[in-house]
Amino acid sequence: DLTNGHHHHASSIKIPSIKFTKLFINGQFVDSISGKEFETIDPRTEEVIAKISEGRKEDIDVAVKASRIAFDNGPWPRMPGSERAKIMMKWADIIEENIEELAALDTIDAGKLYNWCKAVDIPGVANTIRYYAGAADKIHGEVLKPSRELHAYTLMEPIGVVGHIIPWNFPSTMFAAKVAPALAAGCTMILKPAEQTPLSALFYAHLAKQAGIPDGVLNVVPGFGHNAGAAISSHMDIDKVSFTGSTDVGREVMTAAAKSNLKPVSLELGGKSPLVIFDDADVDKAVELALLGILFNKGEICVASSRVFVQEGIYDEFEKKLVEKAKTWLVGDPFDPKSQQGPQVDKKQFEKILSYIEHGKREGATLLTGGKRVGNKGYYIEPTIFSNVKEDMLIVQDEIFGPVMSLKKFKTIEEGIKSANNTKYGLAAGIVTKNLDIANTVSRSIRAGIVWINCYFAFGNDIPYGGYKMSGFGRDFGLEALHKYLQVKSVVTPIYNSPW
Ligand code: TXE
Repeated sequence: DLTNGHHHHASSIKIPSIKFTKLFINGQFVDSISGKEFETIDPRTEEVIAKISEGRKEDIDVAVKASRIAFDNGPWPRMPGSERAKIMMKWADIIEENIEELAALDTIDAGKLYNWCKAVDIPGVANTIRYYAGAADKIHGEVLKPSRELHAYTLMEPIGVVGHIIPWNFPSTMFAAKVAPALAAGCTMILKPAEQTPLSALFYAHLAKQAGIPDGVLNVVPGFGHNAGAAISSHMDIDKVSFTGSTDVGREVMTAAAKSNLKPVSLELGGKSPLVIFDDADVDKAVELALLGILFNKGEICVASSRVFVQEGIYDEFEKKLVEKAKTWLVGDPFDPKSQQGPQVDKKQFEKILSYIEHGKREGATLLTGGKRVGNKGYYIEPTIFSNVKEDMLIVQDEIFGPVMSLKKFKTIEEGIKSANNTKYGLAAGIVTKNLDIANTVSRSIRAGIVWINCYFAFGNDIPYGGYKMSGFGRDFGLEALHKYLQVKSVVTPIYNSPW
């Protein structure tokens, strides 16, 4: 019985049988050395989907060895960029042939909307791979001529063996965002998917082998953060770590990198992004953006617009329309095409969100709508909106990572900017106004890695994405991300008897 939430399951999508449950190391699916397994749970039903081999420190060691050999002696870093591009393009094509199965894997593993995964997340993986494939033969240094006496040039070399640690909210998008630029750069790598969502990453690994990515270049090792994850960040033979996850773990990853071999890290961490709506805004449009901003992917997105600030002239109308619309939002089985919101990823997140909601009530915020679990099976939560919040409340300061919005009124532009910046995070921000002067001033005044004007969640392969402040550093996507996986070598040689 898949019925849940406000309406009934009405789809006929076939849930695929799970083909890949082992570690993918050196081009083979293998059991973990300990023989241990862990369960991955379907958040719609709270039931076990499959048992997955649990990678631990000793398995990471094996994967790093394979990756090291592939980097030091293998063809991948040495072949022309155009050859890497050709293989990556083939991989993207094969991924496209498997869109429905991959979409279903992310839906059962993470509770994501099936139609969205099918239309956006999985095709997006193929396109991200193509974007970076297109860059693989355009990596070059510069010729320098500091003087008549010296000739110098720079080489852009792949950084080496990379460790990627990714979260569960966008299992496919995160996989592509990390792996594609690193492959294009000529690196070899170990990726650890989140323990909640290992299924699609293993499938991508299988398809990578089909496409001709050489053994050892891409290893996927599922496992837990404190063990397999920590083994990556503290490894002496990994040359770079790229991490997306919580701010607390980001700090641990950076500490482990510092204490081991000083490998560079890039961190994409939590957020508490503001959406600032000005008096001149089209209220209906603003309501739509605000709701989508917090409810998309059930609020499990690090750029969620969890703090909404509305100027006083339109505040009352905005609040009324927002609540009306939130009440019509359909929470239910993510395979049902009518559902707008599926279940939270797991019990831990579900309980965390509900406890923040209780905390918000105790702190004295006004609960305008929502606040409860939906149904009695699966991790579904009602769209929840608090008003009359004070900016020092926990629900306004902490990343809740669920469908919970804080709404606040402001008077002047300066006040709006100040509120927007009143956070330790700086991942994203949104502005809704038709006034060019306000848009220009506010976008330059907010300290965040991306600012959306009259839109939200506008992403692109060529748009760099990452944090200011405690949201981390380094960028995913864009050519910025390619450069995370390259390092510059300067080569200098004397010139004798230069005529110029
Ligand atoms: O994250 P973790 P969790 C935020 C969000 C969420 C909270 C907790 O607020 O509610 O974090 O989620 C691996 N060394 N975000 O606990 O633990 C882990 O196995 C190395 C925002 O799931 O940070 C997983 O692969 N790795 C975020 C990855 O880190 C470790 C997305 C992320 O898990 C590790 C996810 C360790 N010691 C959560 N401990 C975003 N920026 O989008 C864990 N991991």
